[in-house]
Amino acid sequence: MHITRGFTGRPRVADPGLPPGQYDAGDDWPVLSAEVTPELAAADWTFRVDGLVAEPRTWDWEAAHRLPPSAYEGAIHCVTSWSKFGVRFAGVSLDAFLDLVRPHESATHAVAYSHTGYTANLPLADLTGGRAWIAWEYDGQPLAPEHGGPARLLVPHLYFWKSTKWIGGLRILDHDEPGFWERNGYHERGNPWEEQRYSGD
Ligand SMILES: Nc1nc2c(c(=O)[nH]1)N[C@H]1C(S)=C(S)[C@@H](COP(=O)(O)O)O[C@H]1N2
Ligand SMILES: [Mo]
Repeated sequence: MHITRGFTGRPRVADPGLPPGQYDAGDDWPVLSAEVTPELAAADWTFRVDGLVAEPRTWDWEAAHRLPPSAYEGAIHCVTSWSKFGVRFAGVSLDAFLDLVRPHESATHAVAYSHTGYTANLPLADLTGGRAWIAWEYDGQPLAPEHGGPARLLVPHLYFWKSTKWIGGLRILDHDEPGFWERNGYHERGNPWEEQRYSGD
């Protein structure tokens, strides 16, 4: 009788933690910046939330640190196709800031802006519910300037371009308004699990 050999390799099972089209960058953490890293001291850092809110407000470093601490441990996914696992950020949940400014019923989106001028748009729903942070620590250390220190936005369930470094504030809107990369062809939402890389994906 004729014996057909089966496949010898193990079946290829997609890593459940790796979104489609991404690879695991391991220990590397590439720096991706459209701007020169600013000289922004923690003492000069501020974070403002305004627009369609009941009480627009600005926090300085100390005021922000008086809010309840919150951490994220998990993965981040860059649209250039690297993902990084086991990252540990600490800061404050965006919910803590938004609860204090109280967005109007009509609010649907936000534009996050950097102290350097970079912007990224996000649905408000992606910034609430414990899924977004203002982060100032990485791996128990102050966040490095090239990675957005003193503080950056962290929205790890979306592609990393949304996670605005040197975060300066959020403008709360009742419509979507494209940010820096979104005006240059990137997707308005950027969900890595649906490969929303470019406008129209
Ligand atoms: N202010 C600012 N924030 C930014 C960017 C930028 O150019 N400027 N680049 C974005 C992009 S495209 C990515 S992938 C991540 C990169 O963060 P990292 O340099 O810490 O890896 O920051 C995002 N936030
Ligand atoms: Mo990116």
